Amino acid sequence: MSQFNITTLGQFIIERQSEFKYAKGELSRLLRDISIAAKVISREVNKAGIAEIIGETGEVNVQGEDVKKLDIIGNEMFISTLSRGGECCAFASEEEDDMIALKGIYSKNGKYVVCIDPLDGSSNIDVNVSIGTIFSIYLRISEPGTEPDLKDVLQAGNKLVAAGYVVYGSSTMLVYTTGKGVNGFTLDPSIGEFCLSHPDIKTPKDGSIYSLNEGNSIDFPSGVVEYINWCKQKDKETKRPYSARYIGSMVADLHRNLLKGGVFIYPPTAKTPNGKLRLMFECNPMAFIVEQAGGIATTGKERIMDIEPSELHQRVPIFIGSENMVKKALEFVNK
Ligand code: AHM
Ligand code: MG
Repeated sequence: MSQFNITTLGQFIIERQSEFKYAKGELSRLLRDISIAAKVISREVNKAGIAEIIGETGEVNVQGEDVKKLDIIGNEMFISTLSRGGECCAFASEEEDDMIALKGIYSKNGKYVVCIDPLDGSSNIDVNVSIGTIFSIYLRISEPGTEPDLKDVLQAGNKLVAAGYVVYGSSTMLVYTTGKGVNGFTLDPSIGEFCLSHPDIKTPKDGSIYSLNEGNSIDFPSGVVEYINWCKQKDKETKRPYSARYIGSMVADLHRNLLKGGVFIYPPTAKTPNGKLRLMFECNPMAFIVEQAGGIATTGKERIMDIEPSELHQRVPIFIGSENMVKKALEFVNK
């Protein structure tokens, strides 16, 4: 990318605004607000080691897990940015029990609701391994001007207007879709802008990476164990054995697989019969991005994006990634 030929995220969003049927600029402003929050979180993540803000606060989140300070910073950052912006009436977060009706001066009139996992993969913060933010945007169902309620948030993934993630890795990248393909932007810290670096991302149909927490395999369904064994067998034609790659940050694992081709699995286990990952905060937005890039995302029984959510913190099993790899895994699982 020549330094004189860059497209910033802000420019790109404005150029694409006319493609979007509800567009009056609010979605563009909302995406811009999210990218600003992401830049601040990126800065905080980068200085985590020196600022003594890594580590647990001693509180537990609604999922019963330890909460890290950076999770809280990320969560608060989004609440304040979205409250000030005025395009968003309600906010739901992996870090909050319930939906929050935003209290900014214009929030009640906002057309959109936003779901966020502010810092996914937070167990990796302390050890300087990639983590991410996941966001999703729905059009509210209730009338603008009224008090938003839970049904505004509890919508199926097939109603998503936009979704994206930010990966805080060796560089910070923001990848998003509004249902017209997937584009990726890399943060240039010297100018403080996300610059288009990965236009129109298409995920390979085939791949040779499988990503899952194999340490739990004693508790996996037998079909998943058989699939893993198949991945490890030697076969020239299908280029097996495949590589096992698992960071333990869904954003980073899926980002790598999206670009290189692969399958990511969080199956039901004996301990977690619905898997671990949350439909509203992790699975739906990632499914939207992966499908838009040409991949697929399913629970093993149904398309992730067609699930009608029943509760905010609902968990679902997930098989997501390159089309042919997911289909192969499902052959074993549904035998
Ligand atoms: P978090 O949102 O509390 O960080 O948990 C979600 C993370 C995902 O990023 C990752 O894929 C998964 O948990 C890893 O779980 P496990 O350690 O069970 O393999
Ligand atoms: Mg998470």
